[in-house]
Amino acid sequence: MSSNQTIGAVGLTMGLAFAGSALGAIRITEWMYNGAGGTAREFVEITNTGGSAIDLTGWSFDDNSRTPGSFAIGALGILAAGQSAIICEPTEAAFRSAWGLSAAIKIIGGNTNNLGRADEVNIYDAMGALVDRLTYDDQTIGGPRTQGISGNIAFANLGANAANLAAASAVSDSYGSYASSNGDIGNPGTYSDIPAPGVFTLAVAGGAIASRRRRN
Ligand SMILES: [Ca+2]
Ligand SMILES: [Ca+2]
Ligand SMILES: [Ca+2]
Repeated sequence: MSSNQTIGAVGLTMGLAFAGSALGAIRITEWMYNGAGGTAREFVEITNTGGSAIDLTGWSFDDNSRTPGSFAIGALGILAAGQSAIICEPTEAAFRSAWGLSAAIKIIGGNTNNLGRADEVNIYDAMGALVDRLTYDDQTIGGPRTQGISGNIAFANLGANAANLAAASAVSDSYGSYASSNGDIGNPGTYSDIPAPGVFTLAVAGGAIASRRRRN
């Protein structure tokens, strides 16, 4: 391959990477495998961390059986940039009521792929391709035990499948955690750790200026 072809390939790769981020990225941002005392109140939060809306039609969730299509989440519909949605074990109404969530928060209840203490969250797109995975087990991997207290994934660790780096929710933390009417601690339905759009813009502009200077 000539150096020009190499440069072209690098340019194409970078272009695709930017196109991917422009299309958005669904990431697992919070999870709780049980409610306080081991009750059936688990939930998973996903967030569109990209800059454009994403249609979840045909998407699905599974636990460590890793089967695309196992639990359909397509009814969540379109997630706007920065918007979160909840997949939970209680009914939508029960979950919304317990956490005091408005109708604007997207929730799909009745998930039957129940999460245990050592388990996995898998999100698949409409083609059955894995979009994000979180393998957790506080006893072997580390990280918080998310029974009655959810775990949060910081922006820098999104998509890294690093449950050991997750942070346990605490009332009034930076994620906006609070206690549900059942006494669970978490912040389902919102994700506060996405940098403001201006930060991305400055980073991209800075990179473009730097490469222009190198060429000159
Ligand atoms: Ca559970
Ligand atoms: Ca399971
Ligand atoms: Ca959250």
